[in-house]
Amino acid sequence: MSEPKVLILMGSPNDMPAMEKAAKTLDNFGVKADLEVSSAHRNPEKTADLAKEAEANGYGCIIAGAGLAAALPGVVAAHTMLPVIGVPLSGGPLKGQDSLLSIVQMPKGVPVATVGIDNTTNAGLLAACILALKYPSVSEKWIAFREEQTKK
Ligand code: RP5
Repeated sequence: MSEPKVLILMGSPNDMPAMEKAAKTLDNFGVKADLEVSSAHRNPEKTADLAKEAEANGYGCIIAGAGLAAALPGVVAAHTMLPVIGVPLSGGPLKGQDSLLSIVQMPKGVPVATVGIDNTTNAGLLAACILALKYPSVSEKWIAFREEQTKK
């Protein structure tokens, strides 16, 4: 079986510190994460190519984080059959409210699973949960993580 891995995309190099937290979360579940900067607005062709090739490149899920008028998760979802998790990032004058609405208000037909503003940890957890459906090694760790939380 292939190795469990997730593609993490972001709109700007300035998003990297936030998005690295999703990669760190995935690492706890034995899931490899590759991080790429590609803006839906500034690099539309690169973004489309990354999304189109992701499944063939062995990724089981894509996490896409962006701030301001955050088109990235929706554009990525339009170019792939993989599940896409969108992370609205704060940082702009509206503190992520703009990116939250841009990401969560996808029109019917091309869904993006949206987590809370800056909640890169939940994005990593949701990606691990999705990969747990296919990879028994991830499933084991996911179940252990959930059981551990119940004890707290
Ligand atoms: C979005 O615009 C990026 O995701 C980033 O969060 C925001 C601002 O980009 P920079 O001007 O910091 O590169 O596309």
